[in-house]
Amino acid sequence: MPQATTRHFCSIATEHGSLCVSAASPSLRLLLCATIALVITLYSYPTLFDVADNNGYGLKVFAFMRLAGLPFVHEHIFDASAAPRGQLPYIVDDGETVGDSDTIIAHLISKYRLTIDAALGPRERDLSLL
Ligand SMILES: N[C@@H](CCC(=O)N[C@@H](CS)C(=O)NCC(=O)O)C(=O)O
Repeated sequence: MPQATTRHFCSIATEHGSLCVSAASPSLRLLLCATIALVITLYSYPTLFDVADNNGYGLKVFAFMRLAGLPFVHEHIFDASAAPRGQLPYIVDDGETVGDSDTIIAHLISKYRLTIDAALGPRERDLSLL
């Protein structure tokens, strides 16, 4: 059985691809990312076989943010104790903590006026399974 591993770096997703910030401690990684003015951090499970998150809910938020072109820091964790609902994923967006994948996506659409899903009709929206 393959084991998920926690990495000692975080990836910053941008519309041009991923940038890795490598530092031994989580606080130093976040400091480095804050220094380059990134405001959104996604906290979700570790990667597995190069998949960005080994949990479907976290992967959904990761994919949404990548497709929407939002820059963010991706922190891979197992401990959900700091999460608003005790579950992963959650985000910290400019100091505001938001949990639950659907709530996160609704928050991002509203705050950043994202139009990525604007053309979807009721049929496409009903296909959402997670
Ligand atoms: N409704 C939540 C479900 C998230 C969820 O169920 N997360 C689980 C993992 S699949 C979790 O974090 N459980 C607590 C834990 O693993 O400590 C969402 O859409 O984000």
